[in-house]
Order: sequence, then structure tokens, then C-alpha cells
Amino acid sequence: MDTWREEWKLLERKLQNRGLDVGAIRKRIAGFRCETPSWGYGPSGTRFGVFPQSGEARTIWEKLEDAAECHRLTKICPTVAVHIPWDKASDWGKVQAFAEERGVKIGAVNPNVFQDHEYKYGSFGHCDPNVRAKARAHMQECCEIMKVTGSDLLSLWFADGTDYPGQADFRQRKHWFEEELKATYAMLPKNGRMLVEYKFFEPAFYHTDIADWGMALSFAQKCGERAQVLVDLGHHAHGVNIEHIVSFLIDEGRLGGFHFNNRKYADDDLTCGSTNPLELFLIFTELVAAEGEAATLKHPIAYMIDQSHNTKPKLEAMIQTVEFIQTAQAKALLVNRKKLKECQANNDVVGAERCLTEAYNTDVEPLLMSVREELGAALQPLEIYRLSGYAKKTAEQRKGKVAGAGLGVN
Ligand code: AFD
Ligand code: MN
Ligand code: MN
Repeated sequence: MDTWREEWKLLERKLQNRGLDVGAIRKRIAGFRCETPSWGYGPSGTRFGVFPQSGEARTIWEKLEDAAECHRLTKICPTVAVHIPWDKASDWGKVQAFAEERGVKIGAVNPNVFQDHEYKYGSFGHCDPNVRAKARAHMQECCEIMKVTGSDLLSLWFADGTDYPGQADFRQRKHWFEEELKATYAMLPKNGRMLVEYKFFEPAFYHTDIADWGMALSFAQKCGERAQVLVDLGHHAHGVNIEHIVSFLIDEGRLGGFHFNNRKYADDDLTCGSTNPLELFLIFTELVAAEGEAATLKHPIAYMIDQSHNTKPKLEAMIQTVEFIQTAQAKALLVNRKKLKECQANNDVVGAERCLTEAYNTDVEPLLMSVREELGAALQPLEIYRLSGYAKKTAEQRKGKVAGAGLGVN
């Protein structure tokens, strides 16, 4: 018998002895889905330079090919977030058909109101009503794309802010944002939700109009039920307790979803779980607890990756990320919640902590492999990918093809 099956049998018994419902846990792991971003497969870099990788995806078509390969191996990444106009396409019905032929679908639509030269002083926060109107028109364009692709998420991030004290009127900008976000909300397809993402700085250096979860929550509440907050793990100052923010937003019914990544310093877009796996695990303990209490969540939480892989091969880094996220979710499901509640009720601090550390320190690889086998996924997706020669084959195929100007424009 493969050694992993023996390891799985041992682990299964260990989990049963801990009083865990192993069948239910496996079901939850099998049901977890994570969206990959088109921009994670394409050219990326920093403000100091972009270092192209041979074979990296340049067009929406190539990005969808790579995303389909990630899903083929993992079986938990069936949707792909798109970014407009990085992924501008003349016929989104054709794009969706191309995606579906390969086993994936277009997911969240991400507008881009930060790179056109008109947006130098902001978009929804700009003092010129014509610039605000241009940004609103782009939101309309993205909502139309959602109707064609059947996407139900409009994922909003704004680079808006200022670089110096006195440069703009904070409250005036807040009012413009409220007005424009409400107008955008009114454009949503009827099944659509609007996710408002926050970020404490960058590219603006003095203030960012949607700088933290409280501002995003306030804007969402002013728009309506189908507006929620998007938590990007790279968008917090050092030491911020993200798992606490997540639990608060869950309780407010306003946790829309995540952009998974990791940071060492700021918005580094590093592989999720690479620099701080414990933080990812603690976030997932809040998520799996809420998802386990049927009445708590009014809508599914959108689990999406948002990373730029500059020094790692793109698709390899994406598959590695999916494995890290899957591992954190599985470990979080091993927390004995009944025992944890008892410890909490008795102020048994060490006992409560041990409920978490016992789960966090469990090697869940055999458990994941048993679920992957059931899903028809590769037992070790990253390993299989690295041995598959996919990167070399696609680099050959893509060599010489006319790239879409690097922005996925085709
Ligand atoms: C940048 C922004 C933000 C946004 C992403 C995709 O910081 O995270 O979601 O680009 O537009 O990382
Ligand atoms: Mn993000
Ligand atoms: Mn970011």
C-alpha cells in the first residue's frame, strides 16, 4: 500500500481519538473553492522593474490556459478573476466559452481606475466631475461584462489618496466616494455583489481614501446589503490582528471575501502562507467556525488569490499558493470547537491555546491527499506540476506568438 495511505489511516484514527468528525471535515475540505487571478499568471514586477519570464501568459487566452491547468491539478480553482482593461477582450462571451471548454469560468470582475493618466489625482475621489464620470462609466462597462460572463462579484480597489497634507479635503472626497459607490451599486447585475477593498497606503503616501476595514464597512453599509468588505492580507500595517477584523466583519454580515497573499513588510503580494502561516491558520479558524454555524453566513465568502509572482515561476507559485491555503483550511477544521468553548468558558487559557496549537501542528498532508484522490485531483499538485514539463511545453508554444502588448489586450 502507498505509504501515504498508511499515514492517512493513522491520522484518521488520531483525529477520531480527538473526538473529531472526520467525515464532516473531509466534506468541508472537498467543498472549499479558491479563485485565481488572471494577473497572477501574467507579467509583473515592482516600480523598479519588470523581469519577464519565458512562457508567461500574455493574453487572456493564455492566462485562462494556465488557470485551467491549475484547476486541473488541484480541482478547487474553477473560477478566474479578471482585471479590466488588463484583460480587455472584444467578445466576453467568446472568452467565457474558451474558459468553460477548459473547465474553468470567469469569476470576479476587477475594474481598473488607477492607471489611466486622468486618474493621477484619483478616480471617485477626483475633484473634477468629468474624471469621476469617467470612472463611473468604467464601472458600467465592468457591470456589463458581468452580465455577459454571469459573474456575481464586482471587486473594487481604489488607489485614490493624496501624497501631502492639505492636498485635498478628506470629507469632500468621502462624500464623492459615497455618491459614486452608490451609483456603482445601482448598476450591479441583480445577482451581483460589490466588494469594497481597503488598503492602508500605496500608491498614495499621505492618505488613502479607503484605508481600513472601518471605512470600507461604512461605505458598504451606505450602499446596501449586497455591498461587503474585501480583506486583502497584504493591506494591513504591522501587527494588525487580521483574524479579529475577519470575525468582526463576519458578525456584521459584511465579510465579502479575501485577496489571499502574504506580506513581510507591506503589500508584497507574496505567496499566501509563506511568511506567516500561523496568521493564515488563525484567520481560517474564524472562517471555518462561522461556516460551521449554518445561520451565521448570509452569503458565501469569496476566497480569491491576489499575488504577483516576480521571483517565482508564475503557475508554479499559484499552485503552491493553493496548496498553502488548502493546508491552512484543513488545519483550522481540526480545532476541537467543543473543547475550545469549554476552555474559554473556564478561562483555561493554556487549554484553549492547546486546542489551536494541536490542530496547527498536525501534518494534514495525508488528509489532503485522501480528499484530493476523491476529487480526482493530483495527490500532490505542485510536485506533479513541476515534473509535468507544462512550463517548458507552453514556453515553446508561446514563443514567437504576438504577445498582447503584455497587458492581455488581444
Ligand atoms: C494591487 C492592489 C489591490 C488590488 C490588486 C488588483 O493593492 O490589492 O486588489 O492590485 O487590482 O495589489
Ligand atoms: Mn487585492
Ligand atoms: Mn494589493
